[in-house]
Amino acid sequence: MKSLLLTHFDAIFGPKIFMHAGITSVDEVKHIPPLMDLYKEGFFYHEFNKDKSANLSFQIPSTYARGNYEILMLTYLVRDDELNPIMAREYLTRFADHMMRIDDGFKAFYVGSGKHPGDPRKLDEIKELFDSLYHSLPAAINVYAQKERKIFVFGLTKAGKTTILDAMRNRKVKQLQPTIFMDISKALLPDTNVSAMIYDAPGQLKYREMWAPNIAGSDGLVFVIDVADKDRFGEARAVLHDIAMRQETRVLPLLLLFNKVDLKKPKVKDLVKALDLDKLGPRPLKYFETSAITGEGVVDAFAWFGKELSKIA
Ligand SMILES: Nc1nc2c(ncn2[C@@H]2O[C@H](COP(=O)(O)OP(=O)(O)OP(=O)(O)O)[C@@H](O)[C@H]2O)c(=O)[nH]1
Ligand SMILES: [Mg+2]
Repeated sequence: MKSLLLTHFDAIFGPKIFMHAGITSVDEVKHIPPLMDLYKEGFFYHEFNKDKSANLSFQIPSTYARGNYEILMLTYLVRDDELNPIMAREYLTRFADHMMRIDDGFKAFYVGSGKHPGDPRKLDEIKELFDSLYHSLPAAINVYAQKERKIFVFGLTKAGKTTILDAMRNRKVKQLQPTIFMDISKALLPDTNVSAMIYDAPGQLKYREMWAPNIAGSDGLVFVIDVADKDRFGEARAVLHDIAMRQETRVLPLLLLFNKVDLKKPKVKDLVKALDLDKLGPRPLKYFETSAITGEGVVDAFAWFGKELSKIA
């Protein structure tokens, strides 16, 4: 199955499929509209059972809607097939750009609503755009050679590991509880063809015995540190060197995330020294200043990491 869906956020009913191609009934894809509540605006990739979807959440101006915009989500969904997310993103973005340029396009969403006067011509215009997108999707969009990698994410408790992984996926950030088990999930690293099995380690001391058995077979390491928490730099350094300099880890690519820069602008030189980064090589190693809350630096960091991981045979 290959389908294209346009979901509209309805003020009363919530996210609802507004237009579709390639399916016979919206029941087949009822797990898609709720993604709108789970992810932030922008592009995201989601896998569920045999479904792979590339999604773009975006807004168009509207004088009818609260906040003066309509929230939409365009989804390309395949079942039992491959999906090239990088290519899908290009096509979805092109559609959104066109849609934003339709004057009063929002009136399409109110045809027959009884709430506001809709405009059937706008509906036709969007339908035409939608159908032409569906028919112009090239066969290559279903060809994709993913590289499977395993990455181990560690650091002290409350550094922001779990939050930053959500930010990387473009998920809405919720207030999280500390991780208490090894949290294993799959995600696509942004702008790469690396599909990563991510091991998000619990940072609390009492759970660290869970780490070692889960490091085996890792292709790369991610270390997260809270830059505002100077008192724990020493402990962070010890943990970093213990994990990253083992026999089986010492040459693995290492991504360092100097996190929570929204709270405190770090003195990077001091951090590099406090963590003894020059004693962690030679290996692919890079640090990024990030904020899991604002998203600053997150995509760049994981895109670099993904490129390093895709170089490994
Ligand atoms: N201001 C700010 N807060 C952050 C940032 N990243 C995470 N937080 C907050 O820090 C707290 C801890 O974040 P988590 O992601 O749970 O930390 P963790 O490293 O997974 O912690 P453990 O699971 O115990 O190892 C949460 O309240 C987050 O909202 C950030 O970049 N900026
Ligand atoms: Mg956590």
